[in-house]
Order: sequence, then C-alpha cells, then structure tokens
Amino acid sequence: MKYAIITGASSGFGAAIAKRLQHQGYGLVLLARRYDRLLALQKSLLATPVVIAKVDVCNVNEVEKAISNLGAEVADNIYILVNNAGLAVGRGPIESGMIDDWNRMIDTNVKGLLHVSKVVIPLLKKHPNSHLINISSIAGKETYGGGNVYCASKHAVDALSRAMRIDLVEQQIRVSNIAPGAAETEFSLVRFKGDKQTAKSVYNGFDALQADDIAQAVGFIVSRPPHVSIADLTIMPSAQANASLIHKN
Ligand code: NDP
Ligand code: 8X3
Repeated sequence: MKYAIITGASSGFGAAIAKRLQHQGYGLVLLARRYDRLLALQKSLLATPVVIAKVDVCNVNEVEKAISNLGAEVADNIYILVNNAGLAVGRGPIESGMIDDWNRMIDTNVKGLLHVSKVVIPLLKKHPNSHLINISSIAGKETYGGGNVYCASKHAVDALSRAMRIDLVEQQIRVSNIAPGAAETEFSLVRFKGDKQTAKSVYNGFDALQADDIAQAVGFIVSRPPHVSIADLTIMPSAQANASLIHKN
C-alpha cells in the first residue's frame, strides 16, 4: 500500500485531500492539532489504513516523534507529502499588527512546513517519482491590502517549492506548488479569530472555491505518469481576477 502524509488534515483542504487520496487508493497519515477532528475523520475513512497523530507542526519535536512512530510498513511506503497546514491571523496594516499573530503565521506556514519536510523527505527519497506538494496561495504570488505578513509567509512557501524542486530533482521527486484563491473553509474564521459574521462576509456575493476543488487538483497531480511533474497551479474562483479583485454580485 502506498501512503500519503497530509498536514492540517482536521478541516478544509486537508480533510478533502485525505478523502480524495483514499478514493485513489492511498493509505493515509493525517496530522493536525485537533485530535477529536482527526478521530472523526479516521472513523469515516474506511477504505484504506488511516494513521492519525496529534501534531503541532511548529513543534519540531512533535513532528519528529510522530514520523518516527510510524511503523515500518507505513514509513517505507510514503509516496506523497502534502504540506497543507497553515493559517492567516489578522488582516491590517503592519503598524497595527500583533507580534503574536505574525509569529503564528511565520512559525506555522514557513517553519512548520520546513520541520515536516526535513523529516519526511528522507522517506520520499526511497521512491523515485514520489510527490511533495506545498499548499501556498494566491497570496504567495501577489500581495494585497492588509495581507502583509501572511503574503510574505506564502511567498516564502512559493520560494521553498522552487528551491525544493532543485534539491530533489536528482531523485526525481516531483515538487508541486498549489496557489489557491478564495476558498470557503475555516480559513477566514481562524483569520478573524472566531468572528463568524466577518468570516462569512468574505465569501458573500460570489461562488468561492470549495475544499474539494483543491483536493481534485492534488488527485490530478499524483495521477500523472512518472515523467510528468505539475510544477505550479494557481486556482481561483471564476469571480476572482487576482489577489485583490473579486467580482461580487
Ligand atoms: P482551515 O482553517 O480549514 O484548515 C487549516 C488546517 O491547518 C487545519 O486542519 C488546522 O488543524 C491546520 N493547522 C493550522 N495550524 C497548525 C499547526 N500549528 N499544526 C498542525 N496543523 C495546523 O483552512 P484551509 O483548509 O483553507 O487551509 C489550508 C491551507 O490552505 C493553509 O495553508 C492556507 O493558508 C491555505 N490556503 C487557504 C485558502 C483559502 O482561501 N481557504 C486559499 C489559499 C491557501 P488544527 O487546527 O487542528 O491544528
Ligand atoms: C488564502 C487566500 O486571498 O485570503 O490564502 O490570501 S487569501
């Protein structure tokens, strides 16, 4: 059985990617902080083996422990890593930004992705043509008003995708960068710190992307023949022109 490791699998894109990859026959290793969510997902995903672990990607020791606890049957058969865990916290000008919010974004989106990659890449290297997929953002391609530190963190992810492609070309590990635009998940609820009304207003007046739209892209990437690498995919709702312009009814 081939396995995929997915970070941030407790909601949104990560949970949808888990479902889609299981449908395509993969066993799963699902990581996130909310264990109850992972447990519920595990109970609903019965077609292949599913390993779950409570991991904060910001904590390198937790990441190392979770990966070293995988049994040999799983660890020897990791063909896909999806670095999806991430978040925005707050939106506004730098002078009124909160240091704690900045640390959370940089620690999760950049350092967390590095922590996981460092320990999982040796497992991917056992299998030429395996996949490392980073979930960046349209915010990793362009900046927008009030997005400063989140945009910077996702620009870093975009740069790391290109750097990893160089590092891993010799082993023919395929590195893909996915840059979604506005997608209706728990993303805005987290960004606006539980303010449901503001979070919902982000998606008013247009058809936002849904989590499965991104999961389908992951399913497409991993089902290409061995000589094909999908390097970079920007996926937006039809109503979105760029990081700053969404046409709303
Ligand atoms: P959600 O808030 O629905 O999901 C985020 C996931 O990341 C959760 O499973 C959460 O799990 C996990 N996560 C956050 N922090 C940590 C951490 N420290 N350690 C482990 N897991 C963590 O949002 P999305 O599904 O939308 O977001 C997924 C990715 O997509 C993020 O990287 C986001 O930046 C990116 N993105 C989102 C877009 C959107 O419009 N929705 C567009 C472009 C990119 P838990 O809280 O249980 O730890
Ligand atoms: C999430 C999409 O446009 O809010 O990465 O940055 S956006």
